[in-house]
Amino acid sequence: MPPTPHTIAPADARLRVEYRWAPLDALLAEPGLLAVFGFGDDAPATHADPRYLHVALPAFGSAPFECWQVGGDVRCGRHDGIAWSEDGTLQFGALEIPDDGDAEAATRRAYERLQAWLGGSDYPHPLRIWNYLDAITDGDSDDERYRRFCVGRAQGLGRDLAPGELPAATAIGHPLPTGRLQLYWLAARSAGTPLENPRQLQAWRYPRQYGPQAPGFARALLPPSPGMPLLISGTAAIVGHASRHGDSLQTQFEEILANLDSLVTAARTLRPGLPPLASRQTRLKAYVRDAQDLAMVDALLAQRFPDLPRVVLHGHVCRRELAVEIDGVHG
Ligand code: 3EB
Repeated sequence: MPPTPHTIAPADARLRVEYRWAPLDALLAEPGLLAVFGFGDDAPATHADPRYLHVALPAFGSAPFECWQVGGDVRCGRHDGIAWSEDGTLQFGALEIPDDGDAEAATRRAYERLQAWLGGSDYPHPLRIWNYLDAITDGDSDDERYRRFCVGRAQGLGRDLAPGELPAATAIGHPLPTGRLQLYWLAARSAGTPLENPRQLQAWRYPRQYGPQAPGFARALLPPSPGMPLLISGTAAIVGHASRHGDSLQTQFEEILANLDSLVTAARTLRPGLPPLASRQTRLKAYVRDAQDLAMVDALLAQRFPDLPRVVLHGHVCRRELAVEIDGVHG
């Protein structure tokens, strides 16, 4: 008999992330499909199944679908604007909030919704959150939209999260306006372990020069179950708290790889079974600020990780001088 969701212990949570070229309906028909993401203009904008989410960031070439495969039976639905699915150990969720230009207000509303939703669910621990917003670096100094986003996020949550409860995260800007803030997440019944990167200052300790509210995220999240990969936050060419190599995309790329390597090395001290970076179990997704640089980032990834499928998207990193950011899963 197939297991029913509630007979699965949280420690048995399983997640595999795959990049796949297949018809969307075929992917949705597979057992254990928790969520599937389509990127860019070639992907369907909507689907009746709440487990499908369209990310509007333009893709380089023909992007595969990203599939989240889990171990239990999947249930799904929509509630009050939130699309959700769950298997008894893990929950996927997504919501979108209109953004008329006040990034702080839109983000506050989105995080109030998220907070209320998680608080009332069996999956109270957000492990990983993606945020996609318009014009992320528009506005000057403390009026910059990313800084207002950081303020709205902390206000929506009602407080600064303690270091031990920070999720891994990505925050990226749409190159063209969409008029909405998109948030999606992976939450779990059991908390994981937030990880920091020895090469980078903890983002929640960034000095005042980066805005009135330090960003509330961890560099990575080691999930509670060994059947799940390391969840890696958006990683840019930042060392300490300073952006590096503002004049060279290629050198930024190398710095990001050094950051990823150091993060995975830190994770391996906690979970020695994790392979080194860029094993067959690494899935990376790159966000590139300038459309003209997409091909170069795709080529750099192909050269460094010839065996790995990849997703390369046109999206703005939240500091103007940063040309590229990479997130992903590992192990
Ligand atoms: C950085 O390291 C780059 O505010 O949620 C990366 C990942 C970044 C997540 C966030 C921001 C966020 O500061 C920016």
